[in-house]
Amino acid sequence: FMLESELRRAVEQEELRLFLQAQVDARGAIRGAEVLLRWHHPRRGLVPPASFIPIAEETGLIVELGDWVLRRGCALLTHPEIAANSLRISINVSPRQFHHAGFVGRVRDILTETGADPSRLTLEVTEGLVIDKVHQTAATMSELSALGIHFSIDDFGTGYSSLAYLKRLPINELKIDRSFIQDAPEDPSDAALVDTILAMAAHLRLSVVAEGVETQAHADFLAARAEMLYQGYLYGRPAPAEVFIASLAQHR
Ligand code: G
Ligand code: G
Ligand code: MN
Ligand code: NA
Repeated sequence: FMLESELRRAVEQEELRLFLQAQVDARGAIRGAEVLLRWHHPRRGLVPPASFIPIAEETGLIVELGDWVLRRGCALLTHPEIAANSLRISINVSPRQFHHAGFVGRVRDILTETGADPSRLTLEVTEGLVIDKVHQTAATMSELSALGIHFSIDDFGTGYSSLAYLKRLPINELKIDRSFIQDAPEDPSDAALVDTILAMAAHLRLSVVAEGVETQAHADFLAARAEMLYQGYLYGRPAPAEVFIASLAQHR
């Protein structure tokens, strides 16, 4: 239903909003946040990314939109409340945005413009992105990795079966997809999958974020197994960036 022109207007007229969702450690301390985009449409209200990111990818508008998210996300890294707590910021990057010519240069420019510390920035990519165009992916990732940027594999376990890329690319983190976490405390198959991912992460020295942690049972199940970060409704829903930051101040 959404026309490309409407989305273009959204980018130009600043109808897009950054939401943040906490990533916490086993003690409940906030260590970082994931940037989740929302479209505050003048008539339709809050539009979730699933309704417009695919259109942005198809039309190529994702390059401009993605740059906007990166610029705003990097600016958050310099916010006193975020910087004082040394929080990390994770930003989702789409395949077409990542593979677009000049991505590395634009990330560099954005880091310079915002003064953000690249070593507190994580880019979340999907398995699909890394499997596609492996050589180009390796070159782009190595350049960004050399700046200190971390890479995380989002929705890990739901994509392709080849794991060869894990040893070839500078990956720092796996995000266990919430579909595995959901039933893990009761379902032995899901528990086995989570254990397998954790074992692999440990062997490859990758850090882990568990997604979709909704209940204390989820958290207890995970805490008994390995060190990781937790993200999900149990710790907080995605909130407008300014609301998230205000709650940090109250936390202290
Ligand atoms: O926030 P929500 O759970 O509705 O997000 C749905 C999906 O949209 C997630 O898979 C997330 O990765 C994706 N998404 C959210 N924000 C962005 C963004 O800024 N860029 C891209 N490419 N994807 C995003
Ligand atoms: O980028 P990614 O696909 O990981 O985006 C995370 C998505 O998961 C966002 O749409 C966010 O709103 C959603 N989400 C975050 N926490 C939870 C949770 O605890 N349960 C569920 N079902 N979804 C969550
Ligand atoms: Mn994500
Ligand atoms: Na995910």
